[in-house]
Amino acid sequence: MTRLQVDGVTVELPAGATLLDAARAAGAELPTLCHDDRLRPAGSCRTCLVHADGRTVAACVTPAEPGTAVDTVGEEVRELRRDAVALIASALPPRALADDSPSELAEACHESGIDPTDSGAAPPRGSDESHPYVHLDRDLCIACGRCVRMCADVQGTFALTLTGRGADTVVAPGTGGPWAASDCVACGGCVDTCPTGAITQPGPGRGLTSRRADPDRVRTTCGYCGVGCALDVVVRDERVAAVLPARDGPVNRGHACVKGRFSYGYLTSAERLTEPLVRRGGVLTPASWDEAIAVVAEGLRAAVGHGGPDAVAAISSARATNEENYLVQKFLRTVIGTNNVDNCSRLCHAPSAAGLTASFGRAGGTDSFDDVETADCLLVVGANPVEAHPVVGARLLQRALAGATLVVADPRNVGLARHADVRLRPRPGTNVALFHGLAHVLVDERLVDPDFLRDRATGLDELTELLADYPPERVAGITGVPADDIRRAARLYGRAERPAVLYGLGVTEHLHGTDGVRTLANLPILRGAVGGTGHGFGISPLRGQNNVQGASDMGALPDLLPGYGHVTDPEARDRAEAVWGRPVPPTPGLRIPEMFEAAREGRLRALWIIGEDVCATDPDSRRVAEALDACPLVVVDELFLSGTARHADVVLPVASWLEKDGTFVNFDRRFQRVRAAVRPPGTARTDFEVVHAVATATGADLGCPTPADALAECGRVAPVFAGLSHARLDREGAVPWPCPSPDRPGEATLYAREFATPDGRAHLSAAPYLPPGEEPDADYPLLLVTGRRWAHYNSGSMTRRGGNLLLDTRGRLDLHPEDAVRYGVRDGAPVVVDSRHGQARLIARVGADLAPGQVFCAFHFPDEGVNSLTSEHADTVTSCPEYKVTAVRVRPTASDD
Ligand SMILES: Nc1nc2c(c(=O)[nH]1)N[C@H]1C(S)=C(S)[C@@H](COP(=O)(O)OP(=O)(O)OC[C@H]3O[C@@H](n4cnc5c(=O)[nH]c(N)nc54)[C@H](O)[C@@H]3O)O[C@H]1N2
Ligand SMILES: Nc1nc2c(c(=O)[nH]1)N[C@H]1C(S)=C(S)[C@@H](COP(=O)(O)OP(=O)(O)OC[C@H]3O[C@@H](n4cnc5c(=O)[nH]c(N)nc54)[C@H](O)[C@@H]3O)O[C@H]1N2
Ligand SMILES: [Mo]
Repeated sequence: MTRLQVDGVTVELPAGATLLDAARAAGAELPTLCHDDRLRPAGSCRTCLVHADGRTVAACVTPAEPGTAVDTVGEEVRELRRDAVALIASALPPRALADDSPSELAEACHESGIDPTDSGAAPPRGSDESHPYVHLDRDLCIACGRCVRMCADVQGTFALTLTGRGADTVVAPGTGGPWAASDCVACGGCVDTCPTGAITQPGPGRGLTSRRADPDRVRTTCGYCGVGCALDVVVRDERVAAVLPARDGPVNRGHACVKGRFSYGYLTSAERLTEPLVRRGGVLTPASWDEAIAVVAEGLRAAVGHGGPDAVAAISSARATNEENYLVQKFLRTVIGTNNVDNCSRLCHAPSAAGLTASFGRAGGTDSFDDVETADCLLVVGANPVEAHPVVGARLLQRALAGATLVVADPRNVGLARHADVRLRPRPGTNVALFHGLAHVLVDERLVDPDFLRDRATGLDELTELLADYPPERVAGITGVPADDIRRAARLYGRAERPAVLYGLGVTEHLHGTDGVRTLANLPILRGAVGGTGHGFGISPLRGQNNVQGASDMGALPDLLPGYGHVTDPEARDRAEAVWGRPVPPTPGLRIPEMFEAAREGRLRALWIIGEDVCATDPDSRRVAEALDACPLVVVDELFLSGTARHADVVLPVASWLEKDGTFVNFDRRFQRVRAAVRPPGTARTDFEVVHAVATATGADLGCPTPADALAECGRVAPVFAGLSHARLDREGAVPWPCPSPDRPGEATLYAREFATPDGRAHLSAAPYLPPGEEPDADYPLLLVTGRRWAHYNSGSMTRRGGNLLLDTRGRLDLHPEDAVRYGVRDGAPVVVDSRHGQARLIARVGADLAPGQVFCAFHFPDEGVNSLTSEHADTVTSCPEYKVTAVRVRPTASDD
């Protein structure tokens, strides 16, 4: 600790603190126009001058030395600061200092008594309003560089630069040209840091930033991806005016991405559903809630009467809260009497849950993401966090820029790959061979931890025997990755002190996705880099939806109860039955693809789909639509009349994440609160209320009237959640599970003493490489990989209804220039893509981000038909679809053909 005097007050500060920290600790407020706590200090604007032992210094860049006497209030130093502020303000037009301007500069002027009329008028430099979310008023730019540093040092996009000389210096996109055409990915970092209002968000949120905590702001957790960014919502006239990144957000730390920060236009879309719809005479017709719920209850009764409880199924939502998911599975299990409940984890990271449970004992990542900050080698596999988890992607990139070695394994040249020390580009579907190749080198070169393997792992002999078949040269033949690159990557991982593995759907969405997870998990086991050994971070899936971890934790799964007790385990059932007072069916229910199959075969007679657009996002979508049409009752809870809702018999309008209360669990197992900022439109209700209403109409009472009650009850069913409550989360912000006790912290790092497997050990997997389900042939010569783009989210139902549509207007098919020539396709021209299952229409984008023979597209524009292409091949263990490998052919087309 450093002790020093500020204006006669003694303050104590941790090592590394600056005089600015000291001044703040003493309660002094200094203007800091070039400074932002999220950035390294620049010391260029001179507005934070103080006297330190008589010398005049910029507080933000001056280290706090023990014993220094700091003066912030003396007349002379105040005058110096005032002059610095006045000089900056004098170059700006009067509107910069308007009374209602919330900018830091205006505030500094008001505080030091600088009169707005003092400011001179330089010749106007104009504005750039080309971008939907980020507007630039050049005349307010003071060239402090905060935006440029935010874009480089926090976001890592390097989209901005300062151009011009002297007083003419101004921020500009590095690409020249308009902002909308730049590399900007609209994380909002520049908007949030700008001290003058030069860079703002247009509309009612103009000028609002996260700088001042404001009690009127509603703290919540982002409802898009699984990163779990803490956000502060500003509401004006009952509408969302801005969503600001919380500086104390445990994962995002004052950062956000285009989705959480700006993509709330969907809230007020004219297409939002505002009243229930019931199919009458073949047509979806507005109905009252009472009528609609009565139709649902009657349909459920008829289904059970006809085919028993197992004729009913529900797809619960990873977009919805824990409490909603808890209630859905409780309704299915205790009121209907079936385990037919699943969630979109099935389409996503079910192989992670299965694989990590088999390897280590629990269905989540092994460590807290914060530990990545101390990792010295990052192995990022089959994940594109720069686009799909931008806040995590930014933190990984900054870690790599700060010196951690980076290995990226992805068939495509994804964002992080551009900064990688070694890039591995395996042919899609060949991960298991690649991971064995890496493991082979680790074992061969003795880059393993023999003590750990002896004391805490099993399966080494079997694996070693198998690895003899996977020397790098043979693996190169299977994967297309050069043998030397496999060696280099293995050595970087093998020799690091604290290596980390992070992975995504490029590992799971395969015919052998669970084998992929398990054989990837072999690497940290071989290294002893898991289990709280201090030698590494272990392994974490970058889970997808805001609450896919939570939906599964809550037991919205056909084989698992809340907290992962197995439905076949009498002890787990007893525990749940004791709380619920009702029997729990002892046989696993249907998985999502099995539900569709059962519907097509007439065995499933009622399907309740809560927030999943299965017709757009499940594979082989024509077959999905057939299943819905064959099912006598399809109920859909939705925000919009999605493709799936169009096939429903009853559509119930519901609230979205900004409109409801509860909790989500993020990708590194943190529970965080979700709070309603605005009211849902029309008569829309929360999924929580809807489940209660349906239960009541069937004559049942589910108990737990509030979300807080539901989480509390869940803690009684599942000991791993017993220490969690809304009240605790309100106090502490984020708490990871396992969390068995209210007076102890949750376990961020798992397995410090032993693994949670039956024998307490980590289990190596000796699964051999097996080829993918689809292979190219003469008719379908190209291999299609599907995945994500940064501006849209899954079915696009929310991101297409707002400014994001201007950032990314259509679905594109990426293909290599050689393939473009071979198939006669021009960049920017429309193409037809055919697979053995269906057809899609996209716009070609020719570039070298993929190897020849491979093409890539996203699935964010359902009308384009991408998921009619994908097949019903699925992970042999968990039924997760093989979205990453489909054989296709491509041909040019006239756009109206
Ligand atoms: N902007 C945006 N963000 C999102 C989403 C979104 O739709 N849009 N969706 C959210 C959801 S639900 C999820 S699950 C996550 C997904 O996040 P990610 O898992 O990062 O997403 P994907 O782009 O589907 O796939 C990741 C990568 O896998 C690679 N890949 C494909 N096949 C293979 C293979 O055989 N081996 C290897 N090593 N790599 C392969 C692909 O090239 C791709 O770059 O993102 C979440 N965040
Ligand atoms: N080709 C291809 N297809 C894929 C993938 C891929 O990589 N390639 N990835 C798969 C993956 S990982 C996933 S997770 C799935 C995602 O697929 P989905 O879960 O279907 O996609 P979303 O668009 O996230 O959300 C579905 C619907 O939920 C609604 N919604 C949003 N919030 C709420 C809420 O609070 N309550 C209710 N009731 N509804 C709400 C939205 O309006 C939307 O229509 O897609 C899968 N599909
Ligand atoms: Mo997902």
